[in-house]
Amino acid sequence: MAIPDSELILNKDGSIYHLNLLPDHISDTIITVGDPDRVPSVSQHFDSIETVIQKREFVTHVGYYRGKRLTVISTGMGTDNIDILLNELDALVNIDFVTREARPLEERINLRIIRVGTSGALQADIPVGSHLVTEHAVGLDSLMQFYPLVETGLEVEVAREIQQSLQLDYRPYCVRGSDLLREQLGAGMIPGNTLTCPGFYGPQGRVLRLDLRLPTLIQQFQQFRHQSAEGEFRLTNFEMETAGYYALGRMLGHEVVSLNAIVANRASGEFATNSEAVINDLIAKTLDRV
Ligand code: R1P
Ligand code: URA
Repeated sequence: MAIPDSELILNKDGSIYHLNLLPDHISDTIITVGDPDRVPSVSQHFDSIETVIQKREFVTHVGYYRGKRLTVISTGMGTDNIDILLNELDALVNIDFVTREARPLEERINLRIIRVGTSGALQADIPVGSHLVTEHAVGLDSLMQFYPLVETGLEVEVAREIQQSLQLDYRPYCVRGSDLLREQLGAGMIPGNTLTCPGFYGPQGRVLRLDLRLPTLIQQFQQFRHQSAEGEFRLTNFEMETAGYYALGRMLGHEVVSLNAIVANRASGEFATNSEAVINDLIAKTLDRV
């Protein structure tokens, strides 16, 4: 059945509503960054750039890196933007824009999506300046209140226990990312479980002028442990997008991995004096491995 104009919104030139891209504009492997200014930090390494497109915070460069076609897109901050990013990227490859129908299962394209972002460590043993690859992501945001995400037994248990320890009125969600991409891209990085927060201050336990509803929030995050046959689960770092990527990636059938440049440590109170170098090193490492 054709998807109505109000649901699959195309611009006058046929491009998708927010990303402003046509199906030919993207490659199978997509690197994403939060900050629009970080897009040229990736594409400066390309042999050549064939496309530069911007709408709002979504800046896209498509080019070739060592002969491989790559796309880099900025997303802005938060899982609400990741909802737009993943749905529109999927539409670009898996919906026919002429008939407005989803492609049959046997024609579906699986994208490889690699988030390269900054993050704050929760635990003292994860130093500022390190690189961390996310195994499980826990979403404290509300995005999965609206989708039928299927979680494994372990994921549900972890999410329920986090709900209890934070005294939340809703259950967070928990999703393990692509094992394949984690192995390919995360070699030598610290494996971790990332907490995706719906904000940078209160939801990450930062106090400037506003007190927190739960004053021990940071300690609850730091001390959380879940024991299972797979070993001990602890939360390692904070950011604002990964759980949205992992959940939508699972539901849409795309391989997704989140690579984190650790720029702050909440146990020691440090912020990296060389945060640009930490993220640029992660960009170079990622490009080397794609
Ligand atoms: C907050 O400063 C931003 O930094 C992190 C968080 O997820 C949030 O988007 O990621 P990026 O560096 O990719 O934007
Ligand atoms: N990004 C976040 O969301 N939190 C941090 O502490 C650092 C980067």
